[in-house]
Amino acid sequence: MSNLRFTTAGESHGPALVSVLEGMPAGVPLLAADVDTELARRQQGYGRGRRMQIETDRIEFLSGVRAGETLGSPISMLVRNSDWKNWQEIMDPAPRETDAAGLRKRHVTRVRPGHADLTGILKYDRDDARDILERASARETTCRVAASAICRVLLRELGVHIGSHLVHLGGVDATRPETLPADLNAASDASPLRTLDKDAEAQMITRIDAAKKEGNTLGGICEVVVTGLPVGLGSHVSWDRRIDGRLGQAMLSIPAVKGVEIGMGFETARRTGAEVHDEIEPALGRTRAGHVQRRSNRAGGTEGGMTTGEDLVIRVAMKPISTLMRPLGTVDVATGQSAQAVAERSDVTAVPAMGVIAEAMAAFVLADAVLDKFGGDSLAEVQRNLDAYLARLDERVR
Ligand code: EPS
Repeated sequence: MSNLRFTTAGESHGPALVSVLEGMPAGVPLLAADVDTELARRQQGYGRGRRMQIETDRIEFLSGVRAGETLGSPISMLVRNSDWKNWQEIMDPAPRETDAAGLRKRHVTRVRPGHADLTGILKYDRDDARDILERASARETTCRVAASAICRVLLRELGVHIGSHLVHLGGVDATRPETLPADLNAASDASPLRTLDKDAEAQMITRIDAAKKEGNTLGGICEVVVTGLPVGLGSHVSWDRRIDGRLGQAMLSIPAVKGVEIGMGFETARRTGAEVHDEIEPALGRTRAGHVQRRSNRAGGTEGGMTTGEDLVIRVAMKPISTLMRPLGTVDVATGQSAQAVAERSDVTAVPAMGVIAEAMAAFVLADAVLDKFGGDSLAEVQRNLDAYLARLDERVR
């Protein structure tokens, strides 16, 4: 809704990935390390394939940052693909003699069920699904995490913090502690699956090892928690300004994500109103929530398409990755005959990484909503606008 936007470019095995973030105010303190730390978090997780050992994602700022601060101009970032050296011939932008003889090396025609392969080649009228899968690859999410890392810094400066943890993997539920650790990511990042439940973690690892042996893949669910949000981000007045709608769109745009819940989510449909809605009581001193508190937070931090000032709680469900080492039946689009799908190198599961990507998408949507309400050309101006709003919330209870 504000003028904050980002775009990404790059193929999974091309020379590099590019991310451009536009609309970030000037004066936000920013180091390459702020971005690289988030990129490293996205690369973690038990169950990933060999590619993550090849890559060590790091950004180079190409514009928009000077002397450790944003300038207000578009911020562009480059992440080189280390694997490019092994794919140069296959991914070369220049025409090649091999083209005349037909398809290039490592072409893909035995399309994977559940992947963009088939729908993509039909829509874009291609013969080789590599033309589709290189961009459909979740490697693209590197760029999202890069752009959103900057949004995260802006939010941190304004007292808003984002974390996540894994709550389900491949049929195993993690027990969610009654109170989450104060530094959620410090706790979840210490686990190879980013879960807070050690017993569940051991069972999940066993499942992943078994799935790997079977040539199968696993999905799961992560929970994103945002603290420190002021009441009133988003709006009830128009469908496209509702914060929950915008978060839903952002989460469903993550590859392989099939479901999003806010707060009690789907379970609210099974309960009565008295069991669902959070009673409100006075709580002098809780400025960001308007000097009230909910006795529970089943709403997950939104009411009427706006943040309430309570913690924002979003659960995101990811299906199992569609590249199976023991492939499923498909059609070979080169022959029109039945075949087994291609088995490209991939991950058994990437749910822990998806949690980091979901944090990133939340950071972008919330930074956008913050700038929509408190927008300014410099961080100091945004801070002044937020402070004035908070002062008014204080004034209302006097
Ligand atoms: C992916 C397949 C694997 C993953 C990749 C996503 O890569 P490759 O085909 O090179 O083995 O590791 O994820 C990333 C590279 C990443 O950075 O997350 C796919 O097909 O989507």
